[in-house]
Amino acid sequence: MKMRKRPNVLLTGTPGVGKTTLGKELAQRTGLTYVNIGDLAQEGQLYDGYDEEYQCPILDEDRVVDELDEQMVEGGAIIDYHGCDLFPERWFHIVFVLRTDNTQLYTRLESRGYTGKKLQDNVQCEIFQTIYEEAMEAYSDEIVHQLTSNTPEDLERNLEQIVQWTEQWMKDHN
Ligand code: DAT
Repeated sequence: MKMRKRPNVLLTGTPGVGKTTLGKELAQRTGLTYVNIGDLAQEGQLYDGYDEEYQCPILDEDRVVDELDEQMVEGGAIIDYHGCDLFPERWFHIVFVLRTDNTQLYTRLESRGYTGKKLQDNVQCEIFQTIYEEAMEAYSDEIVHQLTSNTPEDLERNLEQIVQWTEQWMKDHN
């Protein structure tokens, strides 16, 4: 039996912009599978060393890619990660870079317990649109989209748009 073809969606952006919130709800509404790269790495201990400055383990990117490749070739995954140039370009049919105003983001990260340099660096990452530029370098311009993610209304609008895009993609490819 031939499976229906389904797209792979990348949700990326600075920590705190709302990737997890959007990704999980999107999975509910579309039936696609939500994959959080941080959780995947944690579960499989897909690490290669430790970053003393940021006090966190360093992702073993090759092992992450190996771990996911079969599932990605099959399709139907929503990938959530605060970076995007570690993944093969061929994996994704669409890339969304979530964006949040820096005052909002500051508050969100502070309530997540971020302080000091970690808090400042992450807010600065958003101000300098680091992840957006990374996405524009790593993927074709036509598949990279920015989404405003400041309010619950933004969240709902983004969900509706991506659900609609997914349904259209499935019609076009099946
Ligand atoms: P990320 O996965 O990008 O780190 P998250 O989904 O954990 O971000 O969200 C961080 C916090 O912000 C969390 O408390 C939920 C809230 N949030 C997410 N999207 C939002 C939106 N569009 N409007 C208001 N709050 C939002």
